[in-house]
Amino acid sequence: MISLTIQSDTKNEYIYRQIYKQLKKEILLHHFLPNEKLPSKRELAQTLHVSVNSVNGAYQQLLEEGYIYAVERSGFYVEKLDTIPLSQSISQSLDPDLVEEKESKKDWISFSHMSVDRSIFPFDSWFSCEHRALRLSRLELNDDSSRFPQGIYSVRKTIARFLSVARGVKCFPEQIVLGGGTQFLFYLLRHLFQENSLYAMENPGYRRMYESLKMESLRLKTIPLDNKGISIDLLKQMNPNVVYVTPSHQFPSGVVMPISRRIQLLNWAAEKDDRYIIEDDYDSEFKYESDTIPSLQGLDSYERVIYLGTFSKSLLPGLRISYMILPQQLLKRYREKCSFIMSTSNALGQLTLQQFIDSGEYRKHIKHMKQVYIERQKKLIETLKKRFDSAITMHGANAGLHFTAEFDTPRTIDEIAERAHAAKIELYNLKPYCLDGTYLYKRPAFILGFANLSVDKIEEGVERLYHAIFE
Ligand code: 76U
Repeated sequence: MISLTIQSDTKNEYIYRQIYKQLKKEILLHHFLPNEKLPSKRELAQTLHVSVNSVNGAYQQLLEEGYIYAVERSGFYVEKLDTIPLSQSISQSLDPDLVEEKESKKDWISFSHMSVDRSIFPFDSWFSCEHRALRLSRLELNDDSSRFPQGIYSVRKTIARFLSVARGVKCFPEQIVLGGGTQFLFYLLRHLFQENSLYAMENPGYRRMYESLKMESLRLKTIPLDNKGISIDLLKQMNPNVVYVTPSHQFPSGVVMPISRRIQLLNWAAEKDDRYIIEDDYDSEFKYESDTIPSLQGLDSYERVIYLGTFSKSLLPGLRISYMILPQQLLKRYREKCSFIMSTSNALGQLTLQQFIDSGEYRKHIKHMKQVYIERQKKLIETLKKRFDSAITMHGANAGLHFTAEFDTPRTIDEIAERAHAAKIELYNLKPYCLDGTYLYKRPAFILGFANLSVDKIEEGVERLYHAIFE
């Protein structure tokens, strides 16, 4: 005899769901024997004082999920199921080590280089572009992710056109692969190089890329910088075949690679057939004191440069629209090996971006941001100089959205980090970017980002910084 508790007040749950859930539990607890016959629908309905329809609904659901089976003109029987430890199947509480940090950064002052200032992002124009994209591009939204695994063709056409004017990058839209982030694109890229390739990166350098390379167990060396960027002498000594560089604004040091070093680097790559340069041009839009130096890709006549670009700095990092531009030889390998991978970049984001660039909004936005950021950068440098006097040495402030600073202080880098956190300033030090684990600076060194630091917060931010470093 089955004993089920049914609440006729159906505000909470349909009666058939209540029967279904309780029967399912009884079956899983093995309170029914395998192949045991269930009461007929009519019988159970009478016992529970519910309609035959409700019982029928419950039985149909159990049947569909495979808890019971039906025998024609006989009735419903319980399936034979293995035991599962019900009480342990889902943990009731989350391990404290797994809880994600939800600390609100309200009242904090940010020297972070990780985000941009969303208050100057032209959301209204972005929305109109998105609206237009939705109206005009329904076909692309539906099937272009599979038809164009490298990203929507017309979007790549727009990007190619834009890059040729803005960065001197020469490419066909076919050479562009759009993706949801530079790291992901690198994962694809690495399949295009020879199996046993030796990779090299600048040190200090972009930790996320370093970890990606290490995670893939790739052979990897780091190469120190001199005042022009990656050292060519050491590059020649170490003899890698793939080198990752950030020539427009070395990350994190901020060194801008002069044309002389760019040419040396390109000539090095041309010496052997399997040598490639990965040029990460992540914040090239922002150059202050002089005109931007053309990209390595634009100077390269040997087709040895893979250009990585992103809209994370010039628009918003959360959009996750990045791209790589492959030399034709690597594009061939990409088509052979990777074309089964669908684009990881959201189609609506891509199409909105296309509208945003084609309508001239992007250019306008960059122009506006440059004005805003240069004002902040100047004021920040001025205020730091005034407050710290000879105790600060700054580097790499000619471009980008951050520079670095070393401080002459008896405090250690870890003490400063702790005090900065207590003073509610978001501040990143250079330790994690020293890739081999050897600290490369004589004094405590920090990244000072100003993209999220409005002019009226600078005095207060520098004051808090001074307190964390000296007082
Ligand atoms: C990106 C470098 C050197 C690419 C960067 C960044 O994936 O396209 C840095 C940190 O958004 P994606 O990556 C852009 N190459 O510094 C962007 N910077 C990171 C995100 F803000 C932060 O990890 O310290």
